[in-house]
Amino acid sequence: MTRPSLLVTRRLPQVVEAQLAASYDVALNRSDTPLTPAEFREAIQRFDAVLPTVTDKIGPEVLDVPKAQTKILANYGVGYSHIDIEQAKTHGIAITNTPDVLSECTADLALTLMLMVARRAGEGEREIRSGVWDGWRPTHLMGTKVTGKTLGLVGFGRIGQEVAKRAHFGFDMEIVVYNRSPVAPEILARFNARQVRTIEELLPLSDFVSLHCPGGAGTTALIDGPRLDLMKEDAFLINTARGEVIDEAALAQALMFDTIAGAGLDVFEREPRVNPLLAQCDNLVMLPHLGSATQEARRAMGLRVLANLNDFFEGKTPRDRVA
Ligand code: 8YV
Repeated sequence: MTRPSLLVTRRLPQVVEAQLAASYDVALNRSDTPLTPAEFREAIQRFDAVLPTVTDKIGPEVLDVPKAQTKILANYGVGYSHIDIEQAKTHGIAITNTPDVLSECTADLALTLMLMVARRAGEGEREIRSGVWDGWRPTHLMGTKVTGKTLGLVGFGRIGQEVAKRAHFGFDMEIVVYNRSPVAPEILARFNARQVRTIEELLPLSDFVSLHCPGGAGTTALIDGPRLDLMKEDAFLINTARGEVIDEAALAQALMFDTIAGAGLDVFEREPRVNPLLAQCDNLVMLPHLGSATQEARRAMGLRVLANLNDFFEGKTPRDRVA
């Protein structure tokens, strides 16, 4: 039997590429540059399966091809707001993602951002590297204590719960949750958390607000100017979800006029471009979409994609099928 053909759109950890190549007729993207829309269209006509990442924008312009060969988009990543699900369904293309295996590392990174921005770690590092540190003094780079503060979580799925675990057990934080659907009382009880009904209710209560909802049309600019105004003046906003969830222009304004204390961003509206206003804000820590960027998570994500592909081509429903 001929092996299904598979295009992998970016370089993956070596062990993952090797395992994919053992089961599929694999085309690797050795240059590791994102595919152009024209290249992606061609791929949809040529390959049985495509393994895309967040850097592939997959809408009608690439899916609407005369003779599609691709039957599955086995996404490398848990978020899939870069894929137009309705279009993919129209073309009879299945979609899978990679949940669970990156939750801990993404939660670790949310905590990294919280600590960095509250304790002014980015500013301190810039000071040393630029050679202007002139020594210890009692009032130097005083930040904000994290331990014992209130953390508001927007979205309480797998990653949100991992953040709550770290914040509650590690930093003795009080956890408040906003989630579209009701969270089971026994899950809230694990972190002594309480669920509020609206984001408007959550924001004024929180010393830190951390976003863990999906991206896409339903959450675009969820955190906009009026909602930023509801945050405390000494509160911090953290985003490891998707860039579009925050109105970046409104955030830049809030940071510049100190209507909030600071922010930590791992994701941006138009990655890899960053709103130049943000770069001017010293009370902002920015990381280049590193949420799942550990050896362990990136390997596990690849193996999860492989399991999804194997199920699909064996005629089973992949465990991570999302459409
Ligand atoms: C990935 C992510 O690095 O899983 C996600 O949704 O944002 C990151 O873990 C990225 O999506 C790779 O495609």
